[in-house]
Amino acid sequence: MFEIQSKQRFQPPLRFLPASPTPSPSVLLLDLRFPCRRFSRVRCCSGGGNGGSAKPQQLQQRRAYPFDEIEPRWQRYWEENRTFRTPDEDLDMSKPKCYILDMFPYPSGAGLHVGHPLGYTATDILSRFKRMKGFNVLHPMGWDAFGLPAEQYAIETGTHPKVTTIRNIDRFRSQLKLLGFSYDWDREISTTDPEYYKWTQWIFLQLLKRGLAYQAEVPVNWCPALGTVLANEEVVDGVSERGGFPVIRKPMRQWMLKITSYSERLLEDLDDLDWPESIKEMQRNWIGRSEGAELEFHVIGSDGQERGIKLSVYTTRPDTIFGATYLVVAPEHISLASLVPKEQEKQVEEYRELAARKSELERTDLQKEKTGVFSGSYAKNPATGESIPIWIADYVLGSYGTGAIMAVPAHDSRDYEFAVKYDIPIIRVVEPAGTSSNFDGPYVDDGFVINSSNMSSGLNINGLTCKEAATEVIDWLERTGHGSKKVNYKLRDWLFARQRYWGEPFPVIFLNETGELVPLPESQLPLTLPELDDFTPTGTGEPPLAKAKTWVNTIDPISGKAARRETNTMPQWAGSCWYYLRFMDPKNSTALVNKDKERYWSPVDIYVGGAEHSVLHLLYARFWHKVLYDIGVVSTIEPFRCLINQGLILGEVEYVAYKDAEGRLLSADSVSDVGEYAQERIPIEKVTKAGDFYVLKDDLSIRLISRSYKMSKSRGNVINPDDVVSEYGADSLRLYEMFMGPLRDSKAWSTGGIEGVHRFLARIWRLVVGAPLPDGSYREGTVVTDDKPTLEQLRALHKCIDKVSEEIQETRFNTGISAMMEFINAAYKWDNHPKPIMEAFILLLSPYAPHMAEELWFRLGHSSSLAYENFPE
Ligand code: ANZ
Repeated sequence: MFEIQSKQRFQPPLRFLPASPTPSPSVLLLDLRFPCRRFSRVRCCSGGGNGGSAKPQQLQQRRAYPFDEIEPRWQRYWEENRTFRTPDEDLDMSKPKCYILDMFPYPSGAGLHVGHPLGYTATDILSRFKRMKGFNVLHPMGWDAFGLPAEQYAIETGTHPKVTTIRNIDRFRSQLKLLGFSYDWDREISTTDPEYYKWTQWIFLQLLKRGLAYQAEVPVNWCPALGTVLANEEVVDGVSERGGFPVIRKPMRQWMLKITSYSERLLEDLDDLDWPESIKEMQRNWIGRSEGAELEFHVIGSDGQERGIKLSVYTTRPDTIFGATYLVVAPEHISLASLVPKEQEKQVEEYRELAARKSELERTDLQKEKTGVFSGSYAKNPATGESIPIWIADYVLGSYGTGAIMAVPAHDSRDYEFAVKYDIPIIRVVEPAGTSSNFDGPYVDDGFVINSSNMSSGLNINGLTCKEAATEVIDWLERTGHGSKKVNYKLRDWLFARQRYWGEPFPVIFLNETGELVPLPESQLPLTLPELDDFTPTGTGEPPLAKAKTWVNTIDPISGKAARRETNTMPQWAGSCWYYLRFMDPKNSTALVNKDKERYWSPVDIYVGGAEHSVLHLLYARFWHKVLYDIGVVSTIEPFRCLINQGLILGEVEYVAYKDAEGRLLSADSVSDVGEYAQERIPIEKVTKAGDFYVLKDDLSIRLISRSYKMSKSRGNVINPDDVVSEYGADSLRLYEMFMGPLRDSKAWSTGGIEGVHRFLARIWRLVVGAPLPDGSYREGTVVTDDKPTLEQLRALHKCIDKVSEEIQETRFNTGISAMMEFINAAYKWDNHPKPIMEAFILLLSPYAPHMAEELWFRLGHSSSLAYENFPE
């Protein structure tokens, strides 16, 4: 939930424009010649007519200019002329390039959301602008179409995911076309197309060849009641989303990708990227580099004898070694069994089962009460020489560091809480400069080391700063063979398998005789998904692909031996890891991408998408890119030079008043304990603004709360872009989404706002075409004149050119629109509108409102699209 401050500008609902009489359906056919592009006839609008098809009276009345005729015409024109096709073999590589990419969508059944066009309009403006600036522009669109929803739908309805996917893609494509985006549709790709996933499989084989793909037993979300493995998003609070059955973590054979081999490069190369600092920081945190030491503790049995086993721990605070009063091992630690004597086994096993039901998030939640069980063994602290207990506790994770820690309760909050609960000694070894040593609770900051010397171990770090002490301890560890300096990363290897049908099959087989893994020869790619009619889980945890018996049972093409195919499929991230490369050369059947094309187009210059992909998608894609760089497929070390995250579009602002027990409305400023009062939603017609606040129109003393929420079906605040387009036109939607505020900010939808920009477009229309004729239609051509521009007119134009160009380059589209509004306000005061001035303005407008701009351009006597005209200087 996002709260919108009441300071935001109030936009009362604007009245619709006065009704215009029903226009005559006169349609003029223009003869247009296009010198270099395929010719098509364009119907130019001279009136409000629409070729005879009757429009509902209401819509006719609302539209302030005939967008409903202009827009489909230009969309048809662009499509027929392939106006935005980026040349492929015939590309002039001496020109500069600009690769502008949207994060391609998952074509969900719900269709486009108003959030989608926000980023897409921004990239479209940039693409149109760059074309007009003389760049070769690559601006493609495709579909990230494997994934769970289509499969769940298949389970429920029996409709094959392929069918659902094609249907959804068709819907998305036509919705995008309705918005006039200048994609090169000749380059459209879908991750579900075998000709595409052939290369996803090919990359997997390269990873396998280099030891970057391997199999391991890894815990998965196993739901015994449903008999299936669940994806993380299908598990809510430890139970299955469907049915609410308990889910446990159970080890299963999985494919893993060794992204950890690239930790350091993934971290280092972030520095030079033109990305939001916050996203870089999120990636840094995700990679989680930390420096410390790994050291070994000898295990001692309850009889006090060394057991000949060593337990290795990872610590970032070697300076606190004298304060380590116990060790903790994770419940899933591999050496656990060897630590636990018979008499403790039952208790430990019970605890392990308990821990297996918790997610890592729950286990590491600082707020949750710490739990644990004594292992029955002890260890010798190498610094103090003392014997300390070894505990098993789930706040230590098996997958990080060594899966075991030395616990220092005086200086770590989790250890402190645990030690207090289980009555373990707490020894303070660091104190802040210049304070006495009485304390309650752990002291976690830096300071000076105390209580840290032992003659027999030969270590004395008393009086040193924490940093100095850490260095000293590491030296001592290395000298005495107890341990060494160690860098650790939070990043884990990537679990690269799903127990699902609708994903890329793995191009590997296992020989029946020996179980040996055999990669398929590259010549056998793509390995296509078999047809299947039953997508329900097998009940055994085996993926649904196991049901495709004739597909699963196969012959090794090399040895001729009987074999089984892998029945897991790749995760949804796979296809989106490298799609930006395929757009450079989408039809290549012999290589993932042609080397020359890759060298020309790489890297993506501007990548726009939601911040929700700032960690995983971007990290995985960067990882694959670096592997492809290492094997010579790509020429750059990073895939995306500049990244922009568009903000969220929230629902229309909602107004709420508080009510007392008698149902009387209370002013928001008089309510102190908001929990005590009921709330009443106030319709916008009853709201007005007084100073900085919203109040009731009927009673100005009642101050209201204004808030905007994420759009959701359940809240009923979802705006459908199709409705907006049919009511106001695509140009209005595009312009409005850009005018709402800075691209990167979250902002609330406002119907009043879209009406405002719609009227602005109508003002431009009337300025160039003239006022409507008495029957509501518009004259042919324009009302611009052949006069020489005055100095004042030139000044206004150049001010606008300057501002619009700068703001587009700085991706501040909203202020670019303000500059155009200023220009139009000025132009309304002029007696005449000379052609050179108005033509230049139309070119400025064209990236934002391309349909209207093209229409006016034609009316001004041009015979081809303005898409490749020079942007005014
Ligand atoms: C002793 C100590 C003393 C620690 C102290 C901290 C403070 P980062 O920065 O996240 O790398 N740790 C190590 N492995 C762990 C695991 N598998 N699960 C949970 N905790 C683990 O943190 C490293 C610190 O987190 C390590 O340093 C260890 O606790 C703990 F005053 O060791 B420390």
